[in-house]
Amino acid sequence: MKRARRSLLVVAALMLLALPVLAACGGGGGGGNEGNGGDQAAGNKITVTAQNMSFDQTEINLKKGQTYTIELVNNDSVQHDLVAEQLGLEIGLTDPGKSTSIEFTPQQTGDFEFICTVPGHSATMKGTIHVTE
Ligand SMILES: [Cu+2]
Repeated sequence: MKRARRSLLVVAALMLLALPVLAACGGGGGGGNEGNGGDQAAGNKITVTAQNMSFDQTEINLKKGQTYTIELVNNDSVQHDLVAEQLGLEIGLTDPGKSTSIEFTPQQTGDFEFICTVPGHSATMKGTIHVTE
């Protein structure tokens, strides 16, 4: 009787130990594939959100020759764009509640001002992109 009870306990303990491992393996495997793709994209992805007539990022650091996905998310109630003219970066007019993504590879180093070119907006909607080697 005692021996049987102990066996049950051992089995129960093993199951408890095995459950999190199984769960972790299953979850990790499924999420892993998506995660890898997401991580790679996230590494070179810059998201700038426009809200309350300003950009949430005013300092953006990029590496020359590296390709980025730059996304402008417009959480405001009017259209915005994002332009760094000297750098050749232009994210076109984006409607409220929408976002626009572009691929961009800086070809020169330096500090470049970016603004929203909608008349009157650049008073508050501006920042600097730093491009380094
Ligand atoms: Cu604007």
